Amino acid sequence: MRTDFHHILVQQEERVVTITMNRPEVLNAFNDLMLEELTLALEEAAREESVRCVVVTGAGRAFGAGQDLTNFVAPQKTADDGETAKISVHLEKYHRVVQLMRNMPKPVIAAVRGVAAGISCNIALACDIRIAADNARFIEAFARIGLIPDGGGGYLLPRLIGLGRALDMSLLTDEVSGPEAERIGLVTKCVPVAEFEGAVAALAKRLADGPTRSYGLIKELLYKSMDLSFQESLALEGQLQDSARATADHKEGVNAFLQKRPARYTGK
Ligand code: LHQ
Repeated sequence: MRTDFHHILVQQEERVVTITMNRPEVLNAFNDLMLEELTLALEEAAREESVRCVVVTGAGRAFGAGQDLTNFVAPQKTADDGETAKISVHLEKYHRVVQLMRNMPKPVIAAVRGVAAGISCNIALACDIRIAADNARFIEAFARIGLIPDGGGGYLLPRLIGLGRALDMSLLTDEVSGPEAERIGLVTKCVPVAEFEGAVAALAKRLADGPTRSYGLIKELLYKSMDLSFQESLALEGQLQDSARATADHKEGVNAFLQKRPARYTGK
């Protein structure tokens, strides 16, 4: 994996790659370069066969504070024709990020310590599994500045925590703590901050040692089924199970069971 970035850190340890958003002086708020670098790292992690689990996290005391607002004070004029640039054009870059995470053929973990606000919060929502430290603060901050949840938040948030709570978080923009996030299903696990790094590493290792092809197919089945009828989901399930059945890891899993030993998955 490439590691020479300005605003992200990329570290690979065995089969786990950790991508750390790294602008701690602004709580890892996104500028264009950090957004571009995150995109490049996710693209490479998707391609790289030695990577079998991706962790996305933030440096310092935050996960991320959303879009860097220093250049978003007023609607921007494009350099060439003076037209007001549409925010939707800029948003396409974030859409690429959330789609990369969902389509990643391996698990993606959001490891959230401290604040996750605005688009940073919604990037965490697009990960497969969210683990929080007990000092986490989730804020759908958009309405605080007169905007609406973006980066897929309008789709993902109600599906994760239900429409009522999603409206509450989005309209009132109150902080949701790590323990509360666990209680309402916004994260699957909340741990004391002192145990956070160990818990993230253990979770990532467990997933990285698993049947990666099967994990990719599970993601495809669950994510696509959100938009399918039951009948359509059953049809998709058949196709995907045929693919899973053809993997070396399926064979290994069955053999390991019959031989009463732990499975050694290769991700193939
Ligand atoms: C920041 C930021 C920040 C710059 C903290 N920018 N400096 C919008 C537009 C376009 C396309 C994509 O989508 C979006 C969606 C969005 O993401 S909208 C939401 C944008 N984010 C926010 O509205 C959050 C703004 N930040 C805050 O409300 C607070 O900083 C939070 C609640 C995140 C954290 O509060 P504290 O823990 O009290 O920290 P702090 O406010 O003291 O921040 C520390 C520093 O970070 C501070 O700089 P300073 O020089 O005073 O130490 C902040 O100015 C800076 N910072 N967020 N988004």
